[in-house]
Amino acid sequence: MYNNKYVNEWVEQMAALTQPDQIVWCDGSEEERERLTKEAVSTGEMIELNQDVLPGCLYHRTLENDVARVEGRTFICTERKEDAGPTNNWMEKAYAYAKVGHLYEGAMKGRTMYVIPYIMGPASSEFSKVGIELTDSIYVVLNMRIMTRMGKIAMDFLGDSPNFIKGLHAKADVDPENRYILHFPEDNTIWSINSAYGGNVLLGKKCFALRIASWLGLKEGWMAEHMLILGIEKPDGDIQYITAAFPSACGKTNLAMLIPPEKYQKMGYKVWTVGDDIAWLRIGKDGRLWAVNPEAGFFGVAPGTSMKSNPNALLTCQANTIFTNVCLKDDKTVWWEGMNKDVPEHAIDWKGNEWTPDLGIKAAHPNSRFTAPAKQCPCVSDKFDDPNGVPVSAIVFGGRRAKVAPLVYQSFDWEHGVFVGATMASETTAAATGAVGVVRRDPMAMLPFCGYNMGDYFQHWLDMGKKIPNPPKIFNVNWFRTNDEGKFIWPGFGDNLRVLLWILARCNGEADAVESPIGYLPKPEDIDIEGTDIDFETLKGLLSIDKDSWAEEVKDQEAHLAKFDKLPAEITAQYEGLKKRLGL
Ligand code: GTP
Ligand code: SPV
Ligand code: MN
Repeated sequence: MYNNKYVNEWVEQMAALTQPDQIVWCDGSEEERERLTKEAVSTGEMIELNQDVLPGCLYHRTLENDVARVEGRTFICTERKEDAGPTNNWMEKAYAYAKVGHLYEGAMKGRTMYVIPYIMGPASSEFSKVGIELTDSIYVVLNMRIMTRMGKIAMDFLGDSPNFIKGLHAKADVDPENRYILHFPEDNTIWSINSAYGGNVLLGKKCFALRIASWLGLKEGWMAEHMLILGIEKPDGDIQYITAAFPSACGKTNLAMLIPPEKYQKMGYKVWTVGDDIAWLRIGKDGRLWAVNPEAGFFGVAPGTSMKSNPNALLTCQANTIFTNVCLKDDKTVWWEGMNKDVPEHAIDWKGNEWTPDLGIKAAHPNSRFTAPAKQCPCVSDKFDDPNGVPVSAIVFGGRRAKVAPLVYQSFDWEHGVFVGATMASETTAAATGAVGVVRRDPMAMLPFCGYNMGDYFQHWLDMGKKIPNPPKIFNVNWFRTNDEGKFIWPGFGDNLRVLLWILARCNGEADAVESPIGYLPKPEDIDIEGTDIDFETLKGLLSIDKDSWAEEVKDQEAHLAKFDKLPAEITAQYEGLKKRLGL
């Protein structure tokens, strides 16, 4: 037990509700990691991987019905429905406590309750915040250990303050029919039950650092965003930072760790990773926007991660990593589709079944993931632990669009940039349950993660823009345009640096642009394609705007905007402006 009376009282109450056999207070020590690992391995909850090849690494499978976030069962529980808004699932607060509280009754009987204190943000930062997660899953404890600054360090940070986010997670029967991910922003509380998968149960991540934090940001004048943070070092040693919001499984981890094309490496360009999923943004004393990554690890998509696509990610997860729902090879190492050409002749797939290539099914689940300490990343930024984070030069929005959206364009100004973010669209991925490949509008990649009314969220963006004396410039990118054969046209990955360099050049007043109805487009000659396999005509195509597709796009945007009940007038005006510029 720690000596914060607010924590102790609450743990006592939750224990009275869930009735665990015992309570273990986590301290974050190495001894604790070893003890819990041993226990999880002995019960079969986790499998120890080949320690010669993957030291400190563990393997875990979740149930077949529990492999992604469940947006349909994720709720914002406030007193008034309008505070959650029409795009969030809402449950009345008292009703939610009663209904789901019932499911927690005795849910930890025969189990151990682990108390996990953790900090979101560097321990040295006045902006960091403490959460405490109660869980009956060792898998969760070991993941939180990697994803956050966890244990005694968090209790020291908290001191005798009552200001912590209360998270209660119980695996219960992992029953999808009784699965609930509930957020009570008015009470700093998160309840998760009947799941054991990532974003549903690692409560510091999406539940706290985005849904609860976005609410806190609204009240306190800052922003919590689904954004990567990266630094680009020029040959002269100067580093500029970019944040980018792409929906789940649309390339944040990859962009955050990109390796410059050979030509640029030779010139001395380097990329540094500050974060791959979440950014907390505040106005700095210098009048710029500053970004902190509240997390300490990466919970990254495994399939497609290779020495070719993202060597830094692969190198990060060679030790002290937890692999979830990937393929387990006979030599107790791991594999996934797109890792390399060494397809195992025999293995155990993510469902725990014997697997051979001729079965024609995937060995790893498309949303299988690695949990790895950020500090192990070869390109981790030396600002990773900086209490103030890094100053942001550009904010980039983007998604998967087979057509319509050009490779890159710049918004006319902040307000127009907010409109570009608010109408962002992307084809859905395996990161959430449901159909894959369907175009969905996902404003700022936050539709599933905003803890309050999206109309108020857009207004908050507009208000922040007015308050930042020297705001970042706002851009939109699309790496995913396809040709008639359905193949990606733009090479992507490391070559995305070519686009980022244009973005920075624009921020620095070093590049021209062509004004178009949707924003500023690059002059094709300003995007360097030397050393890629695309030619100038293809590049021109990637930067083109098709009038008919945009007429359709605008129609779809109108239907999208009609879904919000508190849409700021500025957004409607931006929409009208776009229509007019397109001659519609
Ligand atoms: P979350 O962790 O779910 O928030 O996802 P993320 O945005 O970090 O996605 P991630 O970087 O893991 O990318 C997911 C998928 O996008 C992988 O299959 C990648 O191979 C693919 N991808 C990433 N960058 C590119 C790119 O530049 N071009 C193409 N074609 N695919 C990409
Ligand atoms: C995402 O889905 O955007 C993720 C993975 O980053 S999860 O933690 O499951 O939300
Ligand atoms: Mn994410």
